[in-house]
Amino acid sequence: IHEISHGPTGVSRLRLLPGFLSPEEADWMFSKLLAELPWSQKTNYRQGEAYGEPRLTCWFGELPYTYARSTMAANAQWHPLLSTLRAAVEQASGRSFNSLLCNLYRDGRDSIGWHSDDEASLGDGPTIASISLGDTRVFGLRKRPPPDENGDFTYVEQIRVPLSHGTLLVMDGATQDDWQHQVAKEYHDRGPRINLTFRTMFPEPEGHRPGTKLRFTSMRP
Ligand SMILES: O=C(O)CCC(=O)C(=O)O
Repeated sequence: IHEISHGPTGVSRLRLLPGFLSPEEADWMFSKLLAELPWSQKTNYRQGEAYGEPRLTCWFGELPYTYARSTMAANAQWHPLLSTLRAAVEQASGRSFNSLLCNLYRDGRDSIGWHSDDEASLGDGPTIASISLGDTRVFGLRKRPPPDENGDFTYVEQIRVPLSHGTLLVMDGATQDDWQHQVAKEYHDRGPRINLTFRTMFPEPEGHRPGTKLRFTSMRP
């Protein structure tokens, strides 16, 4: 358990469990999910311009999920293996989750840019638990600069966590308020990697446009 900062919003905490799944379990789960999940490339919008995400995704949950001006439809048909994994993650983390965003990084050129999981639909101080399968990729975190830095991240604290096959990472407390995270492109060969991010979604607040951030932040690229 790593407390990566205290304030301004509260304690930001990472819980890292390498070997949460044994290599054998992780191997067959990776192959099964790669073959059986309905992977597709989502189209997002930035300043009215459409762009395809540099990764494939799929969504499970009774509510739709909107981010970057585009919506993943509700999908209550959980793959049986994902239901089993959800129960295991709930037991390990002591939290419950009603939704799952799955990411597939096909190779080292696939990525996710700096963002926080802080849409209003995720509630205040959300806990996000993620399982990594496949090739190791570096999970980067950077602290939000204080307001007088005017959004300049040049001198902020950064943390790099390699997430290997079978690792569970739980982010909670103020992590989504005070930090951003990314999985950057790599310039040497990487095999495919699946990341399963369990979260809890709430209905969009009355009168909110779906996908609204809790505050103004950069959008998930
Ligand atoms: O692939 C990862 O480890 C991170 C995924 C992520 O940041 C997200 O789905 O919000």
